[in-house]
Amino acid sequence: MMTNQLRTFERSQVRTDRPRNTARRSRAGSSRLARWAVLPIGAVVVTVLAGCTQQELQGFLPGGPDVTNHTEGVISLWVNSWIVLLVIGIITWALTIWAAIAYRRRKGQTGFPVQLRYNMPIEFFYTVVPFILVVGFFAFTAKEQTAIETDPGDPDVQIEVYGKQWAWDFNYLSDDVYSPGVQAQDRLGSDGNVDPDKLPTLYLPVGEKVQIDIASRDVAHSFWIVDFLYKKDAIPSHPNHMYFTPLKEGTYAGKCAELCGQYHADMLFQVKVVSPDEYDAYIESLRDAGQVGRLGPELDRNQNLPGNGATDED
Ligand SMILES: [Cu+2]
Repeated sequence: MMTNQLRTFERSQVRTDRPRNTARRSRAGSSRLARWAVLPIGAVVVTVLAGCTQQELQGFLPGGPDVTNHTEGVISLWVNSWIVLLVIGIITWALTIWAAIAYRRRKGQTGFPVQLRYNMPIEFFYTVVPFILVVGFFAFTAKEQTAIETDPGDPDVQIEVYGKQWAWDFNYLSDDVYSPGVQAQDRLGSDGNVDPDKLPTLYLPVGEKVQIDIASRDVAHSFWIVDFLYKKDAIPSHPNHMYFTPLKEGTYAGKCAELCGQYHADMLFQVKVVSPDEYDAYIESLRDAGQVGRLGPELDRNQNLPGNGATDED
């Protein structure tokens, strides 16, 4: 009881301690400060943005906007999300620091400062703004995801990818040829490092509509072509799909993105996006090597798994 009375007294002290015109003076001071701050801050922002590399402009994501028909959308979702979040962050940090400085304890003040409660405009503001943000992020993510996941139908090339401990098999279903993969540990160059040219390599024709069917022979893996900015799980008896059009020729690194066992790190592969002519030549080289047909579910480890399509004869 006594303490409460004391607090009430102290609060009234705090209120009376502060002359009214101090607040007005400090408000005038801060608007003058803001006017002076606009110029240097603007100059810094312009200079920094003008000096941006492509890597920085795409928020340090690997690859680039022209790697597949989906990468531009993914990059713009990523970068714009960061811009929105940084603006919100700067406003929040500025308000936090301002409140800490403007309402700091001043000489001669004791007890609690005036407590602010039930301020409807402020409570409404910090309920509605996060709600708009969450709905906005959800909507843009759903839109981008739908664009990536929708089956455009009629693929020019259909390829089946099998993850296995610890490599990848590629079945070029449209051309009825295959390429079996061996884990990176067994593919070292003379210097003892992994020789990328000896890794399992997936060939893709540039500018053509690709469908990839992703499957697993044993445990859950994840098929990830880093620069394509997309990955998808390879789950036993649950085929997944990827649809895209590679737009830029080049060699891209791929890896397993799901911890799948002791040699998970050896599940490296390469993707070579080549001209349609080079692609056809590669397919012919597989045919010439006698790699005709498909390395199908008959090689799966668990032949009793429901839905793996294996029959008694397998
Ligand atoms: Cu794996």
